[in-house]
Amino acid sequence: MNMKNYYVTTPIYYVNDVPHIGHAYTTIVADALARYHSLRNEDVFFSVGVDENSQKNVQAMTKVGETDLGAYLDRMSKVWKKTWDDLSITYDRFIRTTSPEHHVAVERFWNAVKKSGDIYEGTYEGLYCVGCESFKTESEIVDGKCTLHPNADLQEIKEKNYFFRASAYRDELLKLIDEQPNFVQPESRRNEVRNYIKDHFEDFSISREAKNLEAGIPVPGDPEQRIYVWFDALINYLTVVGYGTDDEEFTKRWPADIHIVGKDIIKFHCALWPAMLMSAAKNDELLQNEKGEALLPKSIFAHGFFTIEGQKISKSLGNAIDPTILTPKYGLDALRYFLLREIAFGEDGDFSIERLEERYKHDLANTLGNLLNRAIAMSRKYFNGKVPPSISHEAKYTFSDEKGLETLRKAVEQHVAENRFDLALDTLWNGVDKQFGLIQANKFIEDTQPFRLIKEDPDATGVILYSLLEYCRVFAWLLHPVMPNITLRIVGQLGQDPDTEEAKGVEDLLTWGSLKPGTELPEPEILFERLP
Ligand code: ME8
Repeated sequence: MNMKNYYVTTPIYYVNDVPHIGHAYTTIVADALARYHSLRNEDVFFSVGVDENSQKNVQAMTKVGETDLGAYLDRMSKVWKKTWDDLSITYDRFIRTTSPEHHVAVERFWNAVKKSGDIYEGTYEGLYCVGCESFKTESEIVDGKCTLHPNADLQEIKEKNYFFRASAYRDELLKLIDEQPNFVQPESRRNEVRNYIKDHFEDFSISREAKNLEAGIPVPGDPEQRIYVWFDALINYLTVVGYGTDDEEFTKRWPADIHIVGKDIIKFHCALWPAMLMSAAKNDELLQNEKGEALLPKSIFAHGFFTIEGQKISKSLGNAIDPTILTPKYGLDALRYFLLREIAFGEDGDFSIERLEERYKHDLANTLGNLLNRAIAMSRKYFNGKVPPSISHEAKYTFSDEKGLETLRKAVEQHVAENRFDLALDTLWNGVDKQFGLIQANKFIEDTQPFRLIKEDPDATGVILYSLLEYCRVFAWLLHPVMPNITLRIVGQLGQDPDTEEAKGVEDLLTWGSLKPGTELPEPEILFERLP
């Protein structure tokens, strides 16, 4: 059987600083998508990495008094990689844009664009912002400063550059945006991108004079010039799946299913990048489909930005939270849950420790932890330490069943298909039409009172407890992509071996009734310790 492929990417981050909670957010969303698709037996490829050929990195190095760029980049990319490892990010490859294979890919791509007649020489005169790594238009400058980086001076540049004939692709891009509603998500960003392409999408300067730069890949055939960092960075999405080095792998993986990015870099991803691909594809078969059309990423999702306790994340404010500092106290899964649940995906949001603790106590400890604990403790007490028998009985004694599960599963899957983990999690907790959610499962215990019923009707009590334990099992697998560790522990507490179960694939796992009556239930452990 042919497995479906799924290829998801994160931006490659600049290494001018250490990762903060904003970078972790993007990467955790991509990780949850990767895990979700793996659990559905898809052949997933998940790439992350660092953007190294940037003047921003050089400036940061100088600031800390270092002079060896290679050593600085080595050291900083290790910090980034280690952060993703510490956060158990299941990436398949971590790409560095100083790697030799990336240079091969960039050279190949440049030559294809050149062959298409879309690279020409010109002189650029204008203001450049190193913070953005881009030239600024008049509307982006206020009082002589870049609106996004008001603390950095703009550089006045007049030099020979190579230009990319981006404007030639304006109509094709507009057609793409109009005909493929999912290409840019969410909808509000799509309108923003459309207006940008229609009114402001001009030819791009794609090189700088080498004498003015310390970083950057040389222009093929012209060592006096270096390639513009964004032109090189976007190509990482091709390099990482073998472009220029492994045709078979590349053909299997490309195009990407989704690029997850923040709203700050949407124009580069939704306008410049597809235009670059349209141009290169004319002269590179690897980038074409059977009809000779350019293979473009299937979708780009731009999420919002968040503030910390209401303030912009910034080094000078000293509020740039290192995500690995939070995990010893709250646990990795609770942090993932909070980030994905709290912020409507696509919108701006606020990160606050108070909200994190509220959700930890209420949603996790009191609602999820408590349900599992009560269901296991009562089953052990009344049924000899085992999963009770599930005999047919009146419906009022069953919390959920095949139909209930199907309703819950469909709603969750629909939300994830739209990349809305926030809504999927809301559904898991609050249910569909106030049914089958975790909150209702807890209420079901209050309503049926198995701790009283046991005296008069042990059979009915068994049915109640079986349906709750089975519900916890199914719930764990629906939640697994967001809380990968806790959910395996839940499965373990239900007396099953998590590894054997995980290998079964989602259809088996989400079949109602697969928890066997009579399974030994180990002593329940606390999943969410009380916060100090
Ligand atoms: O732009 N809230 O790298 P970068 C949410 N190298 N997400 C945030 C955030 C915040 N406050 N701050 C940063 C670059 N991010 C280029 C990318 S890709 C070919 C090249 C996240 O280090 C968000 O994903 O400036 C944003 O798009 C990204 O970090 C910018 O990272």
